[in-house]
Amino acid sequence: MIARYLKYALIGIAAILSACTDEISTVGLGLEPVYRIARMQKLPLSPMLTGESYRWTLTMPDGSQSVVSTAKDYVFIAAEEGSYTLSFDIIDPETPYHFDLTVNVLHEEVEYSPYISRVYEYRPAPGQFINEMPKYEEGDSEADMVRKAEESISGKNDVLISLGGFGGYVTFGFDHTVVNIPGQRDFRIWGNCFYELLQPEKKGGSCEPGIVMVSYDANCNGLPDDPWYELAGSEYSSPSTRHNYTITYERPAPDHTPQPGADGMLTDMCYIAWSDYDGESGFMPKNAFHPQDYYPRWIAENSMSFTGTLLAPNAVDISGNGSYYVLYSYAWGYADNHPNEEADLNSFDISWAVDADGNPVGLPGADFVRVYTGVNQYCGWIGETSTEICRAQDLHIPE
Ligand SMILES: [Ca+2]
Ligand SMILES: [Ca+2]
Ligand SMILES: [Ca+2]
Repeated sequence: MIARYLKYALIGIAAILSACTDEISTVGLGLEPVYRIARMQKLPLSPMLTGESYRWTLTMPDGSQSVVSTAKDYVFIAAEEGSYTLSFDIIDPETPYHFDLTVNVLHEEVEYSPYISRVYEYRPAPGQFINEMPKYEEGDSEADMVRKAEESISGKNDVLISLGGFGGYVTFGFDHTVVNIPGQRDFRIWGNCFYELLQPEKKGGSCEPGIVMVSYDANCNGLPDDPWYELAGSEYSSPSTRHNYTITYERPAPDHTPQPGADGMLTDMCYIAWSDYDGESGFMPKNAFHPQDYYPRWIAENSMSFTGTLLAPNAVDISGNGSYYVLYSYAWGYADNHPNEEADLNSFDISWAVDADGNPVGLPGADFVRVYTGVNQYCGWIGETSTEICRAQDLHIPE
């Protein structure tokens, strides 16, 4: 009650002040008449006055005008340098208000990198390359492994990291916001996919599709604590795609006894137990080529759960005897799903972002990108399917 009274008192004072001079009114409003910011950086604007409704109108450097928000607070961002004008209107029968401000968008003082500069999270599911890519060393904490993942995929270091089985993920970002330019792909991701040579026209080989998600730092605190949105790739609406799929993997018990397969290539058929919310369960076997622990050694908990969109299995054993698996690519919209030379098929549009109901969300940009393995599949001696990545680039900044 007191807070409410204070609010009205403050509005009253601000209204009186605004009647005096423009200079005082801007103090009461909490907005400045002129701002200078670098391109691809956010400018949070939080006026202190309230009213029935609000309108932010943006005038671009070329003179074109549009209403960009009807909320009280607005976060301005622009990819291009230039002078922008914002008009803020409080629409209210008692205390209407109009305020114009100029935002001068400048080139950054220190040139941006077009590549990854930060890894925020590295949480792979178990897999045959886990504890190796990146390498776990005795005593490493989760923060150490995040740092190692960052060293691997930052800049043009181009060292592959593996995300393990379904759900395992990495979250990375850049030294600026990747702005969503309408009608254009915004960023690209590199993996280690290749097409096999027997039937190249079928675009199959080692395609291990990873789901890509984006998040905009809406609260402008620099942390990935904002809503996440999936980029809806070609399989998003396929009847064989399962949304909200949850899987749990178990760490093998210390006294676990390996059960080798008949052919000598699988050294433990019952190595990592998994179960999902649909009541299915199985094992990720261990193979002879990768003898290290598959469960992330730095994770203290003895089980790990992951939730996400599960794509249908994409592998076919074309030999019929388990000797030659082909993992076919999906059409578009996934990481590690087409060879790196296919620039377009490894490039992503932030406008593909959808909410949990599949509705487009129209994000202004992406500060955080997450990639997770999108299939739960085991292919004999070549092992479980896992997404790998080694680089990402903001396509709006030339190399
Ligand atoms: Ca775009
Ligand atoms: Ca945030
Ligand atoms: Ca791969």
